[in-house]
This record gives sequence, C-alpha cells and structure tokens, in this order.
Amino acid sequence: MSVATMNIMAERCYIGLGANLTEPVAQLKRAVAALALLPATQLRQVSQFYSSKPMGPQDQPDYVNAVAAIDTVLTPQQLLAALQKIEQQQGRERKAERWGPRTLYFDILLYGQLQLNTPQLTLPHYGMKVREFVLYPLAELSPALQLPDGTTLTNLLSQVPLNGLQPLPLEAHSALCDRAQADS
Ligand code: ROI
Repeated sequence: MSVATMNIMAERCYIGLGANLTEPVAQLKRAVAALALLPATQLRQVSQFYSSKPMGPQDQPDYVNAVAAIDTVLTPQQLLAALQKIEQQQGRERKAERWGPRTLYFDILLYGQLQLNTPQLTLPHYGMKVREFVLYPLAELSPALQLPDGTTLTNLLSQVPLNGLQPLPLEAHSALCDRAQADS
C-alpha cells in the first residue's frame, strides 16, 4: 500500500533535530534527507535551522536545531527505531555523560495527540514545553498548535525567551527542506 492511499490513517508528527559536533549544519541536512526517505512516511515541512546556546553544561559548542513535520503510518515504536537507526548511521554514540555534546539526534516531540509514557518513549516529549530551540521552530510550522493537554504553543512561547536563538542564514537550509515546504 502506498503512503498516498494510507493518508486517512497517517499521524502528523513533529520531530526535533539537533547537533553540536562534527559539522552540525551538514548533519542536519543529511538528517532531513534521511527523513524524506523514511518508509510509510511523508516529510511535510522543515523549519529554518537555528543556532542555539547549549541548554545544560555550557562548556560545549552551540547547537544547530530544527523541527520537521512528517505524516506517518509507522507506530511510535517503529518511528523511534527508524530514527535511532539514522542517528547511528550519522555516528551517534550514547555516552554516560548527561546532556553532553552530540552528533545528530532526533526527538519525537509530538505524535498526533497521543500521550504515552513508556521506558522507551514519552509523548509529548518531556522537555518540549521549556525549550526555546523546540518551541520557536515548531511555531514556524504550526503556530496554532495545541498540545494534547490543551496548552497552546502561543502560551508556551510567551513564557520561554529566545535565549539567543537565531535562525541561520538561508544557505544553511537545504534544497530538500524547500521542496518539502513546497509540496505540503
Ligand atoms: N541545547 C540546545 N540548545 N539544543 C539541543 O538540541 C540540546 N540538546 C541536548 C541538551 C544537552 C539538553 N542541550 C541542548 O541534549
């Protein structure tokens, strides 16, 4: 069955992307290209790429962050596994250090309106309400978004300052992102 014929069942998901090691902009571009190839999934939109100050330990490089919107019929667990595979392909090593620097990683921020609490996955993402590097890119894609608990993105944005978050120049934004936006 093609994705087109499965649209009724597809869930709109928002994925956070971040990296602060080994050419983070290139990492995010490759990550977007990989998202576009996920099975049973359509990449709909990608935010601008943003430079952001590290949350947590400050003795690490600034991050590059973005948010992507996908429609998928993968289950949350299948999506998580597929994203972890891409992270590994892009050199992610899971280290003991909490909140240390990292090559590409994905966070599933929202999976439709699903609320889930399992050891592997918490939905919505546990930290998304307070992270400027998630909220502002997300607002680019879906300014009227409401979380499953009824919180509006507008309300969250009014409480979370930019903290130095800055869109990167447009050339950092891959042609693939533009195509996803044009198609959506
Ligand atoms: N800080 C920023 N700005 N962006 C991130 O993606 C990010 N990711 C992390 C921690 C270490 C929490 N800090 C971050 O995992």
